[in-house]
Amino acid sequence: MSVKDVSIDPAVPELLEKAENDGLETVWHRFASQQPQCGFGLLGICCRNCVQGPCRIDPFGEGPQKGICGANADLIVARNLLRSATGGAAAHIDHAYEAVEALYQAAVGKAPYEIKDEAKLKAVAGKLGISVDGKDKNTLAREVAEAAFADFANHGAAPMKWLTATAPAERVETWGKLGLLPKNPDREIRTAMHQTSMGVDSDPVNLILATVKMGLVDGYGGLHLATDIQDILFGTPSPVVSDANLGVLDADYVNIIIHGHVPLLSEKVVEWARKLENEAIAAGARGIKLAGICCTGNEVLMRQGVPLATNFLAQELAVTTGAVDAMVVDVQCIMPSLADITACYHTKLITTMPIAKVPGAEHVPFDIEKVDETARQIVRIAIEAYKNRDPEKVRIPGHRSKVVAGFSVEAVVGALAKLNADNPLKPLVDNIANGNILGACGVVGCNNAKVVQDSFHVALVKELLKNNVLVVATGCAAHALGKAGFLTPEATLQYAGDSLKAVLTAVGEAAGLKAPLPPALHMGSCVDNSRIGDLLKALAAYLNVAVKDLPVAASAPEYQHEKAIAIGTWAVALGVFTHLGVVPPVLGSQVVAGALTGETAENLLGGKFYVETDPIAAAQGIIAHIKDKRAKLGI
Ligand code: SF4
Ligand code: MSK
Repeated sequence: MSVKDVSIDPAVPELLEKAENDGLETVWHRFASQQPQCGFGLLGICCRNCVQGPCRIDPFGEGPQKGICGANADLIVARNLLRSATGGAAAHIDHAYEAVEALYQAAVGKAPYEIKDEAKLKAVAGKLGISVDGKDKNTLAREVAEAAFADFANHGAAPMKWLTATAPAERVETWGKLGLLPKNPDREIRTAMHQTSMGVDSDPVNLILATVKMGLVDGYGGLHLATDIQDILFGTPSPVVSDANLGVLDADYVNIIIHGHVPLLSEKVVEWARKLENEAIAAGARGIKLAGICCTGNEVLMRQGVPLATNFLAQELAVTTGAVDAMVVDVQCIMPSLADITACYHTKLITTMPIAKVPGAEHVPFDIEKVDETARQIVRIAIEAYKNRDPEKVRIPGHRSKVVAGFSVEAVVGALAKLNADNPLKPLVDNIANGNILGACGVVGCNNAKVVQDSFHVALVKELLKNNVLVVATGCAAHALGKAGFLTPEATLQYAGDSLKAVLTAVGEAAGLKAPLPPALHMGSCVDNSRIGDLLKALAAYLNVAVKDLPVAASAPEYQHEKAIAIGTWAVALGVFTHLGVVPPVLGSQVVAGALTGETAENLLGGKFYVETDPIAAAQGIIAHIKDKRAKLGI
C-alpha cells in the first residue's frame, strides 16, 4: 500500500507529504513495516497466558493442535476474546468511575464543577428509585453518586442497579434467565481475568457467555453510567453547529487540541481558553482556537461547540501542521508516537492522567480539587509555546466541513415533539411503519490502519442513506462522517433517498431549523452509544416489542480498540444485528466464530455479529436484515 493512498480525508495526503519532508514516520509507515502481520495472531490462536508459552495452534491441522497445557484452538480464541472485552470494559468503567467521583466531589463542594443539568439529574434519580422531593441539586447529586458507588461496592447477589434501572425490562429478564446479569463491575472484571488465567475455565461456551456478560458490564457500568453522569455535570447535549477537519486550526491563533475520552479536564480547558484570550492576544496571537480529537473531541463538540480536528488515525498529522501549540491528552487512543512528532515542532504534548504518561511529554496532573488551576496552567503553557512557533514549519490544510452535532435522545425527542407534542415518538414510528424510513443503523467506532481511513464509514453510510436507512453515529465514525460532510442538512438533500429526505425535511422544518435534519445524527462519543441503546429502548417500548424485533442494525466499520469489542458485544446482547468491517481475531475457532455470528447468538440473544469487509456488501447485508425484521413485524 502506498502511504499516499491511505485515507479519503483530503487533509491526510497533504500532511503525509509534509511529514515525510520533515523526516517523520506516521502510523501508516509503521503499518507498512509490520507487514505481513502474524497469521496466528490474526486468527486468535496464539496464547501467552502462562510462561510455558507462547503456544500456537497450527490452523492447517498439520502441526500442534494443543498448547503445552492442553488448551485447544477453541479455548485459546475464547479466552483471548474475553480478555479483550474485559480490557475494553475496564477502560469504560474506569472512565465512568472517574465521572462519578467528580459528581460526588462537586456535590459535596470539593470540586469546582456546577451541576448543570438538574432535569437529567432528576430523571436519573427517578430511574434509580431515589426520591427527588424537596432535595436541592447537590443533595440529590450526592445520592445519585452514592447509588453508583453502591454498584461498585455490591457484595450481594443483586444485579448492577445501573443495569436494571436503565436496560429494557425484557432484556433484563432474558439475561437473567441466561445467568448473565452482572453484579459489581469491578468484581466482574476481576472474575474474568481469573477465569481466563492458566488452568481455570477450559469450556469455550462458558467463556463466550462470560464475554456476553462483560458486554453488559461495559454497556451499563461503563457507557450508560458515564453518559448519565457527564450529562448531569456538563449538560445534556442539544444540536450545535460547528466544523470538522484540520482546516479549523488557524495560524493567527494559539491552537490547543484536546484529545482522549474523559471530559472532566477538557471542559475546564475550554472554559479557561475562553477566559485567557487576552493573554493570547498579548502574546501576539488573535486569540485561542480549540479543536478536538477522538471522543474528548466529540464531548466538547456536543456541549461547547468546539470543532473537531480529526479522528484517531490522523492524530499525528494534526501535530504535523506545525500550528498546534499544545496537544492535551487524557486517556485512551493516544498514540505513543505523539511524543516523537511533537519533538520535531514547538508543540507541547501535555499528559494529564496518572495512568497515561508519555515519555517526552510534559505531565500536568489532573487534580479534581484544583482542576481550575490545572486548566489555567495548561492554557498558559500553550500560549508560551505559541511564542516559539516557527511560521516556516506551518502548513494547515484548507479542508473543513460544517457539522451539526449534539443529538442526544432528549434532543431527538425534543425535535420530534414539534410535530407531535403529546406523543413525540409517533411521527418517527409512523414513518418507519409506512416505510418512509426503512430502518436505522448506528455507525460507530474507530479508524483502523487496516482500512483506508474513513472510506468504509462513508461508503457504507452513502449506501444506507440511498436506501432510506437513517444513520446515527458516534466516536471516530462520527468524525469521519463530519469531515466528509454527512452531518449537515445539505447532506440530506444530497444523499438521502426520497422518502427519508421528505421525513427529515418535515422534521427539520417543524423544529424551526429552516432546513432538513442531517441524515446522519451525531449522538456523541463512544460512551454515548448508550444514547443509541436508550433510543432503541424507547422505540421498542412504544411499539410494545423487544429491541431485537426492531428494523435496526449497528456497524463498526473500522474498529480497532478493545473497547469496540466490548461495545459490540453489548449491542449483540441487546438484540442488535452488529456488523464488523474488520475481521475480529476469532477465525481460528469455528466454535467461537460460529457462536457469535450464527444461530447460537441469535437464538439466545436475538442479535449476532455480521462480518463483512466490503462496504457495499455490508450495507446490503444490513438492509436485508432490516427488511427481514420489517416483514416479521408485518410492516
Ligand atoms: Fe500455552 Fe496453556 Fe500457557 Fe497458554 S496457558 S501459554 S496454551 S501452556
Ligand atoms: S476514540 S475507541 S478510536 S472510536 Fe473513542 Fe475513536 Fe475508537 Fe478511540
